[in-house]
Amino acid sequence: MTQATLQETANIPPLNEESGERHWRDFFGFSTDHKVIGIQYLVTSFIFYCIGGVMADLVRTELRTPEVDFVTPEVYNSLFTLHATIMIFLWIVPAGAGFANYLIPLMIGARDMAFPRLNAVAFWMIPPAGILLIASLVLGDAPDAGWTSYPPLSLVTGQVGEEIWIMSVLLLGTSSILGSINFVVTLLKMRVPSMGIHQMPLFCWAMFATSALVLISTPVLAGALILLSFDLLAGTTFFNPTGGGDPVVYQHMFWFYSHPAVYIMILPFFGAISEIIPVHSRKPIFGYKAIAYSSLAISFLGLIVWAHHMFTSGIPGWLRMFFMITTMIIAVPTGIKIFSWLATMWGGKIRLNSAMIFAISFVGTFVIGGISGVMLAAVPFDIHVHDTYFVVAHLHYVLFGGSVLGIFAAIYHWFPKMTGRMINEFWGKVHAILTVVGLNMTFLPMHKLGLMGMNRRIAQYDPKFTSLNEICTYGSYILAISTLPFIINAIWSWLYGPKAGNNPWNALTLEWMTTSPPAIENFDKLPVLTTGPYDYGLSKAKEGVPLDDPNPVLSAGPNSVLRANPDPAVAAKSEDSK
Ligand code: HEM
Ligand SMILES: [Cu+2]
Repeated sequence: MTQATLQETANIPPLNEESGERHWRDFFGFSTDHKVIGIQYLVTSFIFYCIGGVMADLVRTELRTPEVDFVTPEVYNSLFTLHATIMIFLWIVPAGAGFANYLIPLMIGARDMAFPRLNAVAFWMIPPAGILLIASLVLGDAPDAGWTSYPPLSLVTGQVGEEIWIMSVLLLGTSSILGSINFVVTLLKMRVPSMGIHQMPLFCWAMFATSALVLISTPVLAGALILLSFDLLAGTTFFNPTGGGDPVVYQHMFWFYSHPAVYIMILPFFGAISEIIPVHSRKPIFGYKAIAYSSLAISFLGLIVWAHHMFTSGIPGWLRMFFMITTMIIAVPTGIKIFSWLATMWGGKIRLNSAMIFAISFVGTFVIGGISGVMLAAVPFDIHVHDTYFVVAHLHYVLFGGSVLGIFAAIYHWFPKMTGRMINEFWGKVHAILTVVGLNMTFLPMHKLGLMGMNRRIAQYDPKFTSLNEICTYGSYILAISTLPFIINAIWSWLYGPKAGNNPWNALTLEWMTTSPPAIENFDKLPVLTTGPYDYGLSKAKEGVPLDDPNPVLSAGPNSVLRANPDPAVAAKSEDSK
């Protein structure tokens, strides 16, 4: 990057006079500011990540040896049940909502979300739901039927624990639905007039696709849990075979939500990666429309694959065939994203900072998870490895190797905008490298354990699995250690890091056209767009010459928010749209 170019963009006055420095107390209050709520989601979900991570390491400590010698089998069952429930409903899903809350209004030129108070209510449902779950472990009556809570097991393992699990997940599901209503209405109704859908940043497309999935599938999970509650408390037999109920119906309802849930956990970070890679490759995104529509395709297909979790539950062969084929098709829109990201990096001038190291690792490890996913979609193979560590390996490569690495890439990328400070890059890289080493050491051997026949959800196992389990356990300790430099770095940099300025990455989407952190109302004057969101030196880029060409032709776009439109008519119209 030539100094001149950076200087040119850096000197462009932000679209707000005063930055919105917040007092720390604001983050503990009932704020309706989407930026405060976004950060509340991120910090709260990160705390739950740490708690879920400690539980995972306790599980791994028990699994270091073949005998049951660390926790009792009952506690072991509760630990992995809570570990998974926390990681899914209290870390990854809320973290996605956190970034969406913070970024969507800024990216589309709005002053806030469509329903700010509803937004705050959706957030404040999360802490009590989490505290309830963790309290159940402390009080010794935790859920222990796995995060799937399949009846009839969940009807006999312990009423109180199971009911706490149901209530907590119902609260979290409601929070997710309320958040998604806000995202959809804001994206459809609050964009600046000059932003057509094909000028919308890809993160916004991904969040639209995610929210549609949440709104369609979460109510079905709520239905299943309410019926399960009746079976538990009121003696009905919807899923209880002793009274003529059918537990497989519960599985259909549970997975009708829980498979889309994996896309609810990955799509927001697909969107974030589509923002991060072009900025740090200094090249326009490859295949904007293909990436945008692949999010919608994944969203649609994600609703018609759920029974690939039930290939061994006795469903008919023709149904298995249908779900095998739909599951394999979903690899196509996912592949479109992967190859577009690679094409964007190709020939770029890559700035290998922490955000980019996490982003590139995300692509690598997610592909490993994706490939094992296609293998598991094949009925003959799945019948052999269902409920083994091959499945545990797969889900961690897509959820840890995917979502968690995506979360960290997004944190390092938008940290300057959110805090007004630069995070320390040296410790960021230490965090990234330790995380990538730790995750592969923890989860790669699990593929082999699964192929060798080691079942999941057991604390005691055949001694022939010991050496690989030892590697997994030490890997999980490295993962725990890797989080420490991040925590110290984030707190220290937030308090004392060098000032970031408005646009340290010289990025071109709207959130970078405000101060860091942005003003309370984001923009004093509403921006007007003239070109697409990623047109880095468009003409040059088309020839494959990176933006950093010393004589770049800096187009007046993208999002040429660089100049507020003096045309009172437009300004008036944008006022009306609020
Ligand atoms: C921090 C590092 C992590 C480690 C060391 C870890 C370890 C484990 C282990 C060993 C199990 C299998 C327990 C068993 O079947 O007996 C497990 C299960 C599971 N983990 Fe993780 N995990 C980690 C992070 C995550 C993350 C980020 C997610 C994301 C959502 C996640 C989701 C799950 C799920 C869904 C299960 C299945 C639980 C069940 O069978 O009910 N884990 N984890
Ligand atoms: Cu699935």
